[in-house]
Amino acid sequence: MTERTPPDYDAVVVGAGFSGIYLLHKLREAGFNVVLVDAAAEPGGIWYWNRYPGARVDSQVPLYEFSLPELWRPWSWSERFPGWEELRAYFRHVCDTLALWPLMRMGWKVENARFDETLGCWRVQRESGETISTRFLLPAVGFASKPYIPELRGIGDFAGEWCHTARWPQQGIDLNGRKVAVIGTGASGVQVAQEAAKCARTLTLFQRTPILALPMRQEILSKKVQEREKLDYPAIFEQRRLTSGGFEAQSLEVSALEVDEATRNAHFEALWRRGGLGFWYANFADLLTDRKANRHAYDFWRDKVRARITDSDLAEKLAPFAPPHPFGTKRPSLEQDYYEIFAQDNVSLVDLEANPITGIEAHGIKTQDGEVECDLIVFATGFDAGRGGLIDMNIAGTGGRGLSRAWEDGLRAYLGMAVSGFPNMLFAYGPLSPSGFSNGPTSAEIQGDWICDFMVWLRNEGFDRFEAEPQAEAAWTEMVAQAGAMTLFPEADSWYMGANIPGKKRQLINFPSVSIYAASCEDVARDGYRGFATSKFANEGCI
Ligand code: NA7
Repeated sequence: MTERTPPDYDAVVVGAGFSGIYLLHKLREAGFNVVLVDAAAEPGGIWYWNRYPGARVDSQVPLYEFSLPELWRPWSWSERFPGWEELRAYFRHVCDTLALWPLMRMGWKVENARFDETLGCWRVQRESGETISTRFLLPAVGFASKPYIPELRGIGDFAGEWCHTARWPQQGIDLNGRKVAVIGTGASGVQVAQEAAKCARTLTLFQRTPILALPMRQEILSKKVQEREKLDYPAIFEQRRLTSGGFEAQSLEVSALEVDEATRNAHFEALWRRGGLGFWYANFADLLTDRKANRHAYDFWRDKVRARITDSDLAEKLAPFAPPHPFGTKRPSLEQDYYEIFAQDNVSLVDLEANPITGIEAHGIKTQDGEVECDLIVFATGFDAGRGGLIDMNIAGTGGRGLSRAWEDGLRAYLGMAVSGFPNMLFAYGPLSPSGFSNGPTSAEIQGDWICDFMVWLRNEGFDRFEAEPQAEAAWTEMVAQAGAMTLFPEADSWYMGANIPGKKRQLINFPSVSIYAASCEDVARDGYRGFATSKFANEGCI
C-alpha cells in the first residue's frame, strides 16, 4: 500500500554559486523548508570549478559581492580584482555568517529531475540513485557551467595532459617548465596565458578571434582603504540594481557621434585610465547600437593596444586595423600584461584564421603549416552558455518532455526564469535573463528577491502549482530577440548569440539590461504574477 506524504522539501535549490546561495538564504528566512544541492565539494559555483592559474573576477570590489551588511562589514579583500582562492574563501565566509551549511548538500550531483504531474512535485535524483521530492525546483547552475571542448581529431593519441580551464584538477597542474598550448583567447585564455608565460618553457596561444581586452589596473587593497570605501557601499549596491550591467555606473546618455573628437577621446581616455570593464559598460550611449560610434571606440582601443606591441605582424593579429567584430559584442576581458607576454622568447601566437588546427598528435598540435610541440593542452574554449548546465540535469516536465527537447528550436523562457511545460520550476541566472551581460551578484539578488517574493505570494494565496503561460513565454522570448536586433550583438559570432556551439540556434541568449529586467519582473509581480497559470492541487503531497 502506498502512503501519501508531503514532499521532502518546499524547494530544492541546485547550485552553490551566488544565485543559489542567495536563494537558499532568502527562502530559509521566509520560512520555507529548503535544501541546496551541488555537485562540487565546496560552495563557490564557477569559483569552485575555475581554479586555473590566474583565474580572477573582472568586476572590481565591491561590485562582486552580496549587499547584505552582515556579509560585507566584516569582510575585506586583498585585491581590487580578487582571485579564485579568495572568492572561495568569501563563499565560506558567507555560509558561515548566514549559517547555511546545515542546509547544503555538497557533492550531490543531480542526475535527473522529473515532474510528477499527478502529485505536483519534483523528484530530484542523485547519481547514486538517492531521490528527494520537492514542491519547487530552483536550478541556479549559472550560465557557464557546461564547458565546451571542440572535437579535435587525434586528442586520444596525445601523450601529454589536457584539460578545460573550468575543469582544472583540484590538485592543480604545475606549469613550470612545461610546453603549454592554450586554445582560445577569451577571458580564461588570457588569464591562464598571463600566468603560463611566467614559468612555462614554451607557451603557444592558439587564437581564432583576437580578444579586445581592457586594462585591469589591479590594486592591492588594504583594510584601511576598504573601511573608508565601505561608507559608500550601501549607495553602490543600490546603484548597481539601477544600471544596465549591474555595475556601479552605466553608459552616458550622449551619443559618441554628438560630441567632438576631443571630447570623445577624453571620455575614452578617462575610462581607459580607470581600468576595468568601464570602457564597455560606461561608454557612450550608442557604443553597442551604432556601428560608427562603435568604430570610434574600437579605433581608440586598437591604437592603445598597438602602442604596446613592437612587432607589426603580431600587432595586426592581436589588434587588427579593421575590427574583427564591433567592440563589446563579444565579452571583453581584462588583462594585466597580456600584450607584453608576446615579446617574450618563450611565448608565441598561432593565428588559426591563417593556420588552422588539423589534428592532435602524440607530442603536439598539428596545424596546416606544421606542428607545435606541447605536453599540456589547455582548452580555454568556453561554454555552452545559458542552457548547458540546465540540460545536463536531465530535467523532464509535463508528459516527460525534456528541457533539451523543449529548447531544440531555440531557447525560450518567461522572464528568463520559467519554461512552459515545466511547472513549479524557476531557474536563476539562466537564459533570457541578464546573466552573462550582468555582474553576477546583482542579478542573483534581483532574481533571488523576486523568486522568494513569488513563492511567498503563492503560499499566501494557497497555490501550490504554477506554470509559465505559453503566450507569455513566447512574448518574452520575442521581446529579447527584438531588443537584441536593436543592438550590434547579432554581428558577432559570440556565445551571447549562441554562435560558439555547433548546431545551437543563433539568438541573443541574454536580456540586455539589468535595470529594465528588474522593472519588468516587478511589473509582472504587481500585476498578480501575470503570465503564470496558478492552481491548487487536489492531492496534498507526493506519494
Ligand atoms: P569564451 O569567452 O567563450 O572564449 C572561448 C575562446 O575559445 C574564444 O577565444 C573562442 O574563439 C575560442 N574557441 C572556441 N572554440 C574554438 C575552436 N574550435 N578552435 C579554436 N578556438 C576556439 O570563454 P571564456 O572561458 O574565456 O570566458 C567565458 C566567460 O567567463 C567570459 O565571457 C566572462 O563572462 C567570464 P572565438 O572568439 O569563438 O573565435
